[in-house]
Amino acid sequence: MKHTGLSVFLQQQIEDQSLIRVLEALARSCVRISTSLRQGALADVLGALESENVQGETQKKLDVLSNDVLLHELAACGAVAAMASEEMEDPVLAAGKAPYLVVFDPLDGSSNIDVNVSVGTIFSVLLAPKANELTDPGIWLQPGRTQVAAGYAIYGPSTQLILSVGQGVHQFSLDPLTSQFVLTQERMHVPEATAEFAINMSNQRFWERPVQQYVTELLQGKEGPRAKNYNMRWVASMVADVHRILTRGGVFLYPLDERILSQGGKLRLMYEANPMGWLVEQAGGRVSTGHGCILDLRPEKLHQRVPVMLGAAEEVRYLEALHKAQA
Ligand code: AHM
Ligand code: MG
Repeated sequence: MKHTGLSVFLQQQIEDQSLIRVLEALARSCVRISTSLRQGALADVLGALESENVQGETQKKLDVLSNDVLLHELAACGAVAAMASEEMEDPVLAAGKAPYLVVFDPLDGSSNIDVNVSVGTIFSVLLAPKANELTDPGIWLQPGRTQVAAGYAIYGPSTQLILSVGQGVHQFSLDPLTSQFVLTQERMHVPEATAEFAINMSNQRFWERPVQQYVTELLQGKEGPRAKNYNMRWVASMVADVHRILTRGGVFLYPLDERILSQGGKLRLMYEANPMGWLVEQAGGRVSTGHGCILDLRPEKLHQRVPVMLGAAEEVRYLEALHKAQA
């Protein structure tokens, strides 16, 4: 399977040509977004020059640009009935009778762009209803378990696409010379146990009690109840933190805290927690709110937020036990 291009891989794995068109449109979008990001600050410089030549055209911010790229490519592929995004309050209709819906976060972790740290694009592919139901907001509220495909692109030292169509999680790397994604790892795996956790520690005093207890125990290391020393990482870019977990294991938490109680959490269910959780579960890990598997939640609204705990199954189950004990 070495050096298999994405298109060949998709043809080998998927019978439905419409789904292949959706995934190829997503991959094309990620290549275009990657190119814009690589220009980085240079794009601003060039943009400023360009705006003197091209009347009235101003440089678009990268998160708006990424959203526009995805909308354009997905609408053009003809297999997407409607699209929803973190960047848009309401969904946008595309090809009326097409079989799929796509939900995405066009540029996750975008506060990291200015400091040149990894960001990414997260996407989730769902089945579309009949054409005459497309304007019903209820069509989007499908549990994560029903995703047809999900994945993300990470724009780091190299650009990679991580993808699942329900049969394992596979990694593709972008060859900058050919602008093609090439298979570089099949069946990524999240080990059951870990000694590495990721959380924004500055929020510690606001967390709910089970999470406070959990992290206190981890920090006690070998002398504490978990009897091992833990390492900590926090990129503050969900794509980069989840990518590390799919690569070398670990556990990631963005729990509820008392300042965000009313909004239900920080991360979004439909285009952050569900796709990332589905990938982690496919790779042998677990994803939870602390009270149960995120993928079984019945979404209440498109931009719903949830507490997220994902990664090594042993740690996530331990967190669930702490939540149960303190309920
Ligand atoms: P965004 O969608 O506005 O970029 O926010 C989501 C990001 C995640 O990528 C990341 O895990 C988290 O917010 C970081 O939060 P914090 O700044 O509290 O560390
Ligand atoms: Mg986001």
